[in-house]
Amino acid sequence: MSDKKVIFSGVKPSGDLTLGNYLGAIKNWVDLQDEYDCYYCVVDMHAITVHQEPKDLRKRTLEILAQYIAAGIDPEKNTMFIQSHVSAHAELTWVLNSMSYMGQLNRMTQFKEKSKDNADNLNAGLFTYPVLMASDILLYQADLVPVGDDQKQHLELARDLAERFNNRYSPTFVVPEIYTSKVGSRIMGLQDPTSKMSKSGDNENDYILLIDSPKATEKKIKRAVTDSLNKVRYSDDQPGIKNLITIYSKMTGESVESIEAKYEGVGYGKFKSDVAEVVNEGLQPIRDEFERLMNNKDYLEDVYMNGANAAERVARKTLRKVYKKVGFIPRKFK
Ligand code: AQP
Repeated sequence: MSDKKVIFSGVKPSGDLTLGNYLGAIKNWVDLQDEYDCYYCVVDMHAITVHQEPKDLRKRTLEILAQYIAAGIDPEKNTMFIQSHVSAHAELTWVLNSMSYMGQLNRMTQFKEKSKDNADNLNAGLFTYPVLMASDILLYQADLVPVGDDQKQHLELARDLAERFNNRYSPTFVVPEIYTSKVGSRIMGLQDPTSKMSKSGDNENDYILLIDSPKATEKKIKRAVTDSLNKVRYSDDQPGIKNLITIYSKMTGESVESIEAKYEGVGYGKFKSDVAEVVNEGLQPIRDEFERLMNNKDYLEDVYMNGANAAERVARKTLRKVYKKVGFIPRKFK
């Protein structure tokens, strides 16, 4: 057993990874992998709360795993796996569902938003999605969960459920903390900078995909909605420019103040083409490595197979404790 603190995080394969997923979550994961014992998962069970073509879901699940690795997450250092391969996630969800209050789930912003977009498929999975997310985290006794700002409310629920279980039975779960970065924890849409950039959005000009070509990336950034003030300033009155500054800052590590100073008196045209350049510079090695990995499916299979074996051992241990505490008779093996 290592003394390192534990991290759990994941992305659902409901679309290809966006720059929002990368800057809000995955880039942080890369920075954390040496210091923590990390579980990085492709959460395919979350994806089916919205209708998915089975063939596309399979393809995207593998692609996202490859993109994690291409982005710099090392399978030798981290446990990388596919959620549906470890059945304890579904099993703990049932127990936690039975301790989750409808009122609290009803208040989840993401559920309200997704309900609007999926009125014809308003399913129970969409409603209890945050409980599955709590199970993902609690199974591994995660201390820290590096996610974007949009997941704060779901993490609060995970904390509440951990505390509720610990109080009702006895200390069982670590109560996890959220980890978000100061800048870039919410990347906004390029066409609508008042809403977050989402991989399942309808307008492809609103998001940049990690696997977009350099040309497409440049085009999307050049078309990004700005304003008529013509000042490169990090201000809530200029949400489009603020978002582009955030992207520039996260891609380069340069501070917001230094970017504002550098572009004082410079027009939006030049600023946008520089943003496109830093994004392309940062993403190109990921795109190249992704291509290479997708031609090496055997390697990807090894990664997710070993990952599931390692994850399963930890998850089962937690689940056994939970089952015992709620009063289930342990199964006997002869
Ligand atoms: N725009 C964003 N800015 C910063 N972080 C973001 N994340 C998502 N969008 C942004 C973070 O990415 C991680 C994975 O998210 P997810 O796939 O589990 O679910 P999501 O938050 O619902 O992501 P999307 O892209 O918006 O997916 P769809 O469109 O399918 O709902 C999380 O850490 C999230 O915070």
